[in-house]
Amino acid sequence: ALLVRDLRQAVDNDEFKLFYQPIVDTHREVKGVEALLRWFHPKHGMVPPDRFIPLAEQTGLILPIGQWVLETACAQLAAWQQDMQRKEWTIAVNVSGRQLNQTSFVGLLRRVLQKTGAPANRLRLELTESVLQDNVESTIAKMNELCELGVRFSLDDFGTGYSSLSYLKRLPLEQLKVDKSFIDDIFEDSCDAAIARTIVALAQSLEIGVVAEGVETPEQMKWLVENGCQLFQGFLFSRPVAPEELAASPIKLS
Ligand code: G
Ligand code: G
Ligand code: MN
Ligand code: NA
Repeated sequence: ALLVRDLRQAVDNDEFKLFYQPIVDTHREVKGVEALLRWFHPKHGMVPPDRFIPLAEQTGLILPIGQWVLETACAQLAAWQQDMQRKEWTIAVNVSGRQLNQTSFVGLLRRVLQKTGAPANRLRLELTESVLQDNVESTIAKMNELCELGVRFSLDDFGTGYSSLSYLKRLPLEQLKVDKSFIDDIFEDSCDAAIARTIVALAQSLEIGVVAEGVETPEQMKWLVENGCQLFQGFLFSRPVAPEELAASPIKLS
């Protein structure tokens, strides 16, 4: 069993690593990455986030862990400023409600940006719709404060939560991410196809971007392109990989 004690020590023991999954355009050129946390437990080996993020949320350990994630992603962004091929890449970081709602979050992010020298306009914060369930007004105010630092927002797993469409126009969002569950069955389930198409059209009418997640086949990509989607993430292009394994361009399939 994974013990809270192990998780509590994991930051200090340097057991976390950020993996990065490319987000590509219609030419399969990498435009940015999503940072995905990995825990290398000394006894259990690699522990995937769905096995420890819920525990981290319950115990509040998500706060120091989340701070480590932001510091590491921002240090990576700063390092890429010296790298011609990666200078313009964005890094999207998943931020949970508990993190966003901590009173000091804006100050924390300001300090991390200053300390690392990361370009704020390359940092994306991924929020899920659940973050918007309560205290919508204060969440919007906080998002606006963060935008003033230069960071931008993506709404993750879009369509699976409870967000009211009326909030969408009030949130300072740069993009929506179409949840993988809709992409999986676009050819088998006409409902999922209709939902995926509608989310892309919704983003277009709101004049914000849209990323399709969980793209696994060339046929899915083709369908998405035909339906107006311009950014893609999924195993078709790359799994989440360690930063040293990130290729500037994923291998092209014919
Ligand atoms: O590859 P994948 O198993 O990496 O990630 C599973 C889920 O874990 C993702 O959907 C994401 O929401 C969550 N997750 C991954 N990394 C982080 C992180 O750094 N912070 C938070 N809060 N959640 C993360
Ligand atoms: O934060 P979010 O829930 O969006 O995290 C993305 C999750 O989806 C991660 O767990 C990542 O490993 C996973 N993922 C990304 N692309 C694919 C894909 O093409 N297929 C599958 N099965 N999972 C994917
Ligand atoms: Mn995400
Ligand atoms: Na998602």
